[in-house]
Amino acid sequence: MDKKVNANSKNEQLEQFRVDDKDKAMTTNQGLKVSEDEFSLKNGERGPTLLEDFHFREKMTHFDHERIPERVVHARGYAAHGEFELYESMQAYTKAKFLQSPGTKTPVFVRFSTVMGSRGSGELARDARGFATKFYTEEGNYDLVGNNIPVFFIQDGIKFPDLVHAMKPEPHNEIPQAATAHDTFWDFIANNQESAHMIMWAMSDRAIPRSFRMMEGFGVNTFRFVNAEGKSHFVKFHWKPVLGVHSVVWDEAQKLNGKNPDFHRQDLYEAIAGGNFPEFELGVQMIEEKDEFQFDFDILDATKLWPEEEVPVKIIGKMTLNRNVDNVFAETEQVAFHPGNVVPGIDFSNDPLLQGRLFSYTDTQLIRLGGPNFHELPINRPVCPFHNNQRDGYGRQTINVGQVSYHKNSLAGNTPTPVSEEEGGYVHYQEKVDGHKVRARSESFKDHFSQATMFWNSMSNPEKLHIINAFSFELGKCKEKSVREQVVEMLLNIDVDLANKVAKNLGITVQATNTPTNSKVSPALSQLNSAKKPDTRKIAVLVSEGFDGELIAMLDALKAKGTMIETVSDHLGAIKGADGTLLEANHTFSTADSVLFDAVYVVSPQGTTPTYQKEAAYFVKEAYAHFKPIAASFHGDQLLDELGFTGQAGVVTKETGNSFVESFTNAIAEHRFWNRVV
Ligand code: HDE
Repeated sequence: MDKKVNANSKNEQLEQFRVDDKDKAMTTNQGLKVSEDEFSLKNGERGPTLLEDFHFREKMTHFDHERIPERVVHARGYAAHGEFELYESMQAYTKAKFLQSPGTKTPVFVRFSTVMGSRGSGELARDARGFATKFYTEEGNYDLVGNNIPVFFIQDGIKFPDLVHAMKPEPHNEIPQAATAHDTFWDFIANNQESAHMIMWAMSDRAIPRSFRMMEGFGVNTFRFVNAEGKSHFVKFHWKPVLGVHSVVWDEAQKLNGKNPDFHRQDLYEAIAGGNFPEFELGVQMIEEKDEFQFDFDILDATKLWPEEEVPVKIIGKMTLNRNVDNVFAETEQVAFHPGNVVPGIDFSNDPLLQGRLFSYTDTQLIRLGGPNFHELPINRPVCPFHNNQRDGYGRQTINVGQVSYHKNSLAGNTPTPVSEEEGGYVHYQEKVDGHKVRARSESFKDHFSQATMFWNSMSNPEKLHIINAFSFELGKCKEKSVREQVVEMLLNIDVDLANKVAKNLGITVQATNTPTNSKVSPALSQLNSAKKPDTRKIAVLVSEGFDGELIAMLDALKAKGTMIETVSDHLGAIKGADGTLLEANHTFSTADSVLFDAVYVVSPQGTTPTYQKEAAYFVKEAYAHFKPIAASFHGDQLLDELGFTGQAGVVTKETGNSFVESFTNAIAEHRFWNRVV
């Protein structure tokens, strides 16, 4: 039965698989009611357990087999359901049905991830983030399997195993977890200089996002759009977060990994549960076939981006994530993405990295999900019907009826039948290809540094400083001096000032033999030019007994601006204000920490306990050092005066009423105050 797709259709399909065990009698997997689940069947109360205890055997066997291999990369991830709505028809460029009529809604499932770490690793690793989207379209699943960085380390898929071996924990001691700050990674970088552009992004603030909700997403590889007339455009895909692109600072990231290694998933989960649905606009950059060679980079090279100022990003729709998963294993862990899952109107380019990916995903999923039938798992099923002659294999769920499972046949009227392009059959773009079989890299792929320099040129001063510090940290953790030296030599090809500053921090001297000359700048690359909003930003309100009752109205006014308020005090439970008003403390200083918040609001009155004063001062000092907005009112400004913070950038004091709320929420929208004296 053919089903018209709408944004609920995937939810309806999943509904059939949801099981609620609440209030039910316990049974075995065979449906037999169980009378006892605490004591195994024994020969006498103190005797040995009997083999005939089928309930014990079943329970233990299932438990023994609960784990599946984690993803070889992108093991740690978190996902949500949502919908994508098209703003304008893309008919002129692609015949993909979900991109034809404005207003069309397509169900989606998105999984965000880190790349390097194991499934249990901290989420604030310096790393690229995966941003994989499955669109359940009426023509089949379309997967846009992207990252939050628009370029990649390597140009050819054959090098991926080497890259990943170098970045994972070193094999002789399995150290360090989820970190690139070690010799093998940097040895790889220095000896595979096509990574120069990507490593600039990886050392930038992009690699330590504030939230999955505040990251861009990029398809990275070059794909094709093909319209109904067969005309093709090269295309790159972008996700633009409505909340803007924002990051934490490195010291904060390291502390967050200890204070809350689930920081990103919790942020996503709570935002969706609280109705603050994350939104991302979908953008496309398109290049006509005739313009393939009009750029100073090869458009098939995945270590290059297409500067937005040269190839504008056309915004074509919006994705809203509006439902958390019911079960992380069944959905987030079992979902299988593949850049080769396309629909008519979307096709591949000859980008050699993409070609490598097209092989790898199914191959790895065969072992991870235990056989060839993972497309039947609820989360992976398309919402349209699927019919072919594939049969059997581990865990097969469909019961294909009839005697025929081959093509061509006469016994079933030669069905299932391939259909023509007009009837929706996928036809590969008929690109003319002419060449010799060679193991070689195109000359046009050999400039590794111009765009790395452009990225550096496009950074603001604070962003540049963060990059210098990141290189200095990472290389400082390397044990081999030769590795440090090789990387700094490499940096000389990107920017001499950058190389010199890193060299100085590492105690190395380097000699520039040539000076990079690219003066191109792409303002779109700086996060400072991104959207700024106070929405969903978390404010820690440091409050103690005796607070001013007017605080409640102030907190309501801050909430009305879209911020999230959480109170921190020296004890949990009710805090009593001077006029008897009660306020619930959500955290104590031992369960909360400034790194878990975007801003701090101090309202403590005179005469609070010494412990409160000490803890509050520590909290505020750390937030200040991380350049966060800090505010005080009622009697809280006394603490900021004592710390010498009053009057500094992003510190709001002495204001009252609306003016205070305005200044504080503007400061929160600003995110960080890099010009602050720390
Ligand atoms: Fe992947 N990648 N990748 N990758 N990738 C995987 O597939 C691979 C690359 C990306 O949330 C694996 O099912 C090769 C670029 C994401 O489930 C594996 C190459 C980009 C995810 C694989 C690349 C990505 C993966 C591991 C170079 C950004 C997680 C588990 C030729 C556009 C998807 C799996 C999820 C996962 C291979 C490069 C994104 C091994 C060979 C570039 C977001 O198949």
